[in-house]
Order: sequence, then C-alpha cells, then structure tokens
Amino acid sequence: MQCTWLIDGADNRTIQLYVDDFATECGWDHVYIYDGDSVYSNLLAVYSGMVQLDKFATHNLTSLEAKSGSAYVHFYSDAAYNMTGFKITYKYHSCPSISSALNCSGNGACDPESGLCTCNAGWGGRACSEPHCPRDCSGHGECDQQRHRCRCHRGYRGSDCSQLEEEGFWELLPPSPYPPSKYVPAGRASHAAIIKGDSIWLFGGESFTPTAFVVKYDINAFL
Ligand SMILES: [Ca+2]
Repeated sequence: MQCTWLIDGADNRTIQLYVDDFATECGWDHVYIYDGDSVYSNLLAVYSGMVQLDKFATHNLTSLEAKSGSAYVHFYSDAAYNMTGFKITYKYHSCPSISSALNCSGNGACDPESGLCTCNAGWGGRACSEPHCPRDCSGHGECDQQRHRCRCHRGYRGSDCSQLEEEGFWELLPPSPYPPSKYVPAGRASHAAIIKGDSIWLFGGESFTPTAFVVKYDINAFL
C-alpha cells in the first residue's frame, strides 16, 4: 500500500512537521518527507521502525521544517505485517519541538516570526530538546557549564557518561551546521553502517531521491 499527502502552504510559509507517534515495520514500511511538492524535492527525512517518545532522550524526533511552502509525505507499506502507524502534525508560524503539544519541547520560548527557540538554562539544540548534561552526568562526570556538556571521568563515555569505555560505547555526532549541509547526506531507511578506524562507512538503504550509495564520515571532523 502506498499513500501520499501534500501539505500546500501556498504563500511560502515555513511548515513545521511534528512526528508525535511512529511505529512501522522496521526496514519494510517507510515514511518519506520532502520539502516541496513531489518526490523530486529535497528529502528531509525517512522514517521506519519505532520511536519511544519521552523514554530515551536521544530517541526523540525533532520536528522537520519545510521551508519551500509545501511538504510532501509518502508512506509505503508492504503487505506482510502492519504496526500501529504514525501521527504527524503540522503547523505554520511555529518552532521546532519534539511534540506538537509543546513549544520548543517545553524547555524554551518560541518566536513565531523567526521560528526560533530561545532555550531555558541547561537546554540546547534547535528544539531545546537536548539537556546540556543528561542525567547529571550519571555520577561519572561533571557538568561543564562553559561547553554545555558532561566532562566524563576517565573510562566513561557518552553524553551522560553512563557507558564504560572498555565495553565499547556509542555517542551522537552532531552534524554541523544543521541542514542543509553538504556534510549531511540525504535521509534513507534500512541502511547499514560500520566504524573502521576514524571513519564511519554508511551504505545502502531505501530512498526515492538519488543519493550516494556509500558515504564516509570522518569522526574527527565533528569534534
Ligand atoms: Ca509491513
């Protein structure tokens, strides 16, 4: 089954799209969101799988901005297995947030003219959804107020210092600046990635928009 929705703002108003619920069969049922009126427009994101909002801070989805005045949403589901689906809300003259029910994720003030959030102390990111020091650094680090992040004790890693380095760890790499950026590849679903040395190799995946099959990140370029 395939469904498409076109949100037509008509007067080039920025559209904010909030993913309030999402549960599709991971790797098989996909949602594509474009900034424009067709699949040939700029691909903002591809989603597949489940999102557990408010449970894991790093899994919250920040809203998407369609600046062209239109947004095109395409859903593809294969015949084999269905989940509960998704709820996407859109608004004009609004700000980034992890939920359509909250301004700036509940951690800041929204300027509807500019569409920018002013975050409360201790919060960052364009949607004020990223605590500077998650979980108070888990007791394994100190909050660096100048750099707005945890400074982990030796042997601990992660944004909240909760992971033992010797057991392997993962960290989010902030793409900078926020898209559009030549350093951020177009969205895709069901891709694979490996880390080798100081590089992340990303390959494959589903996308309607032509994308490079292989993308190589230099981890150090983000630091
Ligand atoms: Ca399916």
